[in-house]
Amino acid sequence: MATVFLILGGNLGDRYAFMNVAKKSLSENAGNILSQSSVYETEPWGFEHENQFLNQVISLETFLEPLALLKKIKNLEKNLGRIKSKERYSARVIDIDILFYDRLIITSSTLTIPHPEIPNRRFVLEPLAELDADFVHPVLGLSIRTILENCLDKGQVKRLP
Ligand code: PH2
Ligand code: MG
Ligand code: MG
Repeated sequence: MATVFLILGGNLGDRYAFMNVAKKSLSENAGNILSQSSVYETEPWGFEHENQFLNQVISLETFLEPLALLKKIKNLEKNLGRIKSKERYSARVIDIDILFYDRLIITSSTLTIPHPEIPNRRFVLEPLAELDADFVHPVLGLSIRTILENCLDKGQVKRLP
């Protein structure tokens, strides 16, 4: 069994409903959800859009190997109606990204773990710090707390009650 951190996010349609269906499907098909951050309303990062995102980080205990987990996630996104855009970043109903998989480091053409953008994204670091601020990034050798303190991204990230 492995422990993974995932970030869920979306900015189209009923954002809460998509996240809830995604979490239900993960718990039925990928493993046990161990913990969940609060839900955050966040400014679109890397592109302009009138809709804010909802983002949440969860930790999951999974029996799936990294590539099998990725495949499950891609299927789930597709089943939830995610349309692949040609743009680098675009509005979407749901996106699920693997942030960490235990303390593994993977660099392949289909999957990079840890997720390479973690240090640049406040919308990832704030919910991640809420779950495990002491987790040490296996490549950078720094805790999530320290990475967040040094994060230059000033995008708005609001924790919802
Ligand atoms: N995901 C992106 C690009 N930009 N911005 C926010 N606020 N939240 C996201 O989940 C997000 C994003 C690429 O996957
Ligand atoms: Mg993403
Ligand atoms: Mg993704």
